[in-house]
Amino acid sequence: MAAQKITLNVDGMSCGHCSGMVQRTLEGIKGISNVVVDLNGKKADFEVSEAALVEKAIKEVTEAGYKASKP
Ligand SMILES: [Cu+2]
Repeated sequence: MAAQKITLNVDGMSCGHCSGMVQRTLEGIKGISNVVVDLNGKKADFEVSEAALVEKAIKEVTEAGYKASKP
């Protein structure tokens, strides 16, 4: 299956440390690639190898202390 491009809204990021945490959290999930976190835009763009990884991404970002949701 081809990679799908995903955008999530991410609330709660206030500085580069926060966006770095979200970046590393997403990059740590196998099957997620090309992560770009936009601190000011409160978004994260990435690609998933399977659709189920979107829910996993939301769960892990939430566990890291931020609020991720589908746009
Ligand atoms: Cu911060």
